[in-house]
Amino acid sequence: MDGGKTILRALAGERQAVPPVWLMRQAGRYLPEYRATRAQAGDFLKLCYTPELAAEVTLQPIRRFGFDAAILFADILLLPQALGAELWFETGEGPRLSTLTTARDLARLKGKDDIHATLAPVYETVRILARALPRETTLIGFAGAPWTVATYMIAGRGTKDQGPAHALMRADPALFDALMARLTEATVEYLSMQVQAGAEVVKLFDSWAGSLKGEAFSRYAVAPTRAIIAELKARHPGLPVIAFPREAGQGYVGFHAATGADCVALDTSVSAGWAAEHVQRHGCVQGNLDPRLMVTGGEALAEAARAIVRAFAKGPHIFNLGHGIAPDADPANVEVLLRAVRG
Ligand code: 1CP
Repeated sequence: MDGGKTILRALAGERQAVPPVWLMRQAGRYLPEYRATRAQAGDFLKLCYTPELAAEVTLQPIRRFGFDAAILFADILLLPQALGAELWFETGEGPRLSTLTTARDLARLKGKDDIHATLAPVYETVRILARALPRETTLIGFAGAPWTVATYMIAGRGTKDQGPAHALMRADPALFDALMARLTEATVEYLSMQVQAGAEVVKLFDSWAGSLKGEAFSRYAVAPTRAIIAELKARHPGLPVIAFPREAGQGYVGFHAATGADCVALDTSVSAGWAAEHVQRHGCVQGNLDPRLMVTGGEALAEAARAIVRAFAKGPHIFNLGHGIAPDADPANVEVLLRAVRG
């Protein structure tokens, strides 16, 4: 294959001598221009829901670094908000939501077709980006996977061990399953609208997949991901999908085939050598540089990046971190990284 966007070529299974590269959380607080736009917006949710500003922060890392992909600036918690949950951000602490623990709470949620009024600004951001991005840059839309979103809705906040969600799963499996079903169908509608607005790829973030073990992993990480991907691909033939079942460990093996994902994103807990053998055999992989290296930099960063490029050189690969770039990362280290990856 010749020409075409590098990310789309990797997602189609093509091996490239220089892998395309983007970074999770590439728009964020480590960039002074992001902090300025966020200050202009006033608060984080205002930034997400103001299309001109959300598009601006999405474009900032593309202008500065020329990444191969731009990821829509939004948050996985906008969907629960559109379903009727209250959402706010405590400065310095993170997200807070109204909790969902009873059948009455579930019954109060809006239907899957009633989310678009709240989310319309997100679709407008996608439309602006589809027009504004350089022609070689791929636009990625995203949503949280149902399990990860459910952990925030049930607990009302981020939790270390997802204890409240696991507790509800055991105490009231029917309610838990009903919530997962509602999130699965709403996620399809949300992502489908992003694609109609111009997203070329979508990514499902299952940040807390690692706390699902055995049968629960199949039931609550694999099955909803498979259902979402099947329906999206039925509606949008050829749509490439990236899945990120973070900390899945052995669960990464066979995840492409089990879910229909075109690319599986890898966290830092697996070695690139192991993943090349056991995961990349089944399709494109993305990852898995330790984000801490973006803080410390130097030759250790360059060598670790080259080692990942070498490990994944025999198959389709998108270079990325194993998790988001941290606020204390040095933008100059992104230049170090890009030189190491692109040569
Ligand atoms: O400016 C700020 O202070 C807010 C920090 C921030 C940012 C930059 C939050 C709050 N969300 C985001 C944007 C965001 N979130 C993007 C934008 C695109 C990009 O990558 O550049 C994306 C893809 C997300 C996805 C997201 N939000 C995830 C999945 C990925 C991951 O990091 O595991 C999760 C779990 C969230 C919830 C969330 N939103 C924000 C925070 C701090 C958190 C984590 C809360 C926690 O559990 O501690």
